Amino acid sequence: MSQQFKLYAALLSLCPFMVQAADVRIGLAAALSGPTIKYGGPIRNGLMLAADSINAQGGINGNKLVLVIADEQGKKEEAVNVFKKLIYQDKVLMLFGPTLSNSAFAADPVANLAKTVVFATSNTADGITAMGPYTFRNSVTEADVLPTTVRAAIRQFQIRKVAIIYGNDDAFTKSGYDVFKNTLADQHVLVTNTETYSKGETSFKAQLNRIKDSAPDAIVCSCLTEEAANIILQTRSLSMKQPFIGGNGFNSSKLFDIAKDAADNTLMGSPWSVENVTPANKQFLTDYRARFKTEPDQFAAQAYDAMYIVAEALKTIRLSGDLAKDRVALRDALPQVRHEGATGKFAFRKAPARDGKESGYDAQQEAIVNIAKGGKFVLLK
Ligand code: 1QQ
Repeated sequence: MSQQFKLYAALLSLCPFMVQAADVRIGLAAALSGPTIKYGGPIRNGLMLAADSINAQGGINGNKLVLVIADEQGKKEEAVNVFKKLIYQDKVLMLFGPTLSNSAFAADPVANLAKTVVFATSNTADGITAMGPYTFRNSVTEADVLPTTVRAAIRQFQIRKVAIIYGNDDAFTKSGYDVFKNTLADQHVLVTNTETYSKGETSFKAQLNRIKDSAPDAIVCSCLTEEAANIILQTRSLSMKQPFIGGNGFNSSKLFDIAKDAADNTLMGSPWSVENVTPANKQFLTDYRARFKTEPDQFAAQAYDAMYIVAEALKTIRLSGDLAKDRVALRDALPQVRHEGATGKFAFRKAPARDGKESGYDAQQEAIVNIAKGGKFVLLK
């Protein structure tokens, strides 16, 4: 043993409570391969960008944030595997993800069982936070966004009757359909026809011909982006000119990669718009473009804000090094966070208990409505 080491060991034994800088390990389970990467990629970018700028400003009370990233491929079985790996093997303090609500319904119980915070930045289906008190999200639910979107659509296009198309084998598209149905009834919009499709379908002509015959003023689409884009394109090839009304699935540039300006006049609600002029959003846009040489979307913005929300909670607690205790301490600190980020003002809202089981926390945020013009979304004025 060297003299120097002996001295160091002696010093350590003298100061057993000496606090040492340690990494704060945060997991991310995202779809980073397969078609769902169009959502998972921006989510990863947003989290990395925020973590790096937080670290550049001193980290969490001197400790560095380290993201442990795992690919769940947009599949629920993989999400379960990846959650177990992050929680039990990588021993992360908490985790973000998964990308789709469909996967969250399978994976979130794993995190709740392990008393580990699972923070969704993109899950908008009803019932996500009912899975347990460790489930949090800053993604604004379809139930909170769609009434605003439909109201704006009625005003913008004088809509009296709509047709609906939705995916019947995905938790998010099904949940979005339920919310649309109730919202349309509440707002006295007639439904002329309801059509469904299942994952992997690429031709929607049969459904769209029936929709055409029912002559709606607009088409409501509870769909993920690729199907939405193909449905829009095929509608136009049937000489149908109706505007579209979409949910969270539309919040991707992939929509325009495929549908281009055939998607013009589509309405979509979100807390984020590229036109938000808040200082936090300007900073986000500048940094994101500089680093990734591409335009961010809502998913990147929400992930970016989510990392700041967690950082603010972490700054209020003293991490003990006892993982189980620290995981609970983070859960207890998160609900108090108020943040003003790229998506505007944010707070958590306790989700109502279901079936006598304690719930987690939803996002309390205002939705704003965007309209597609010339192959991109702009604020609906
Ligand atoms: C969900 C969604 C998708 C559009 C996320 C990418 O909102 O699955 O809840």
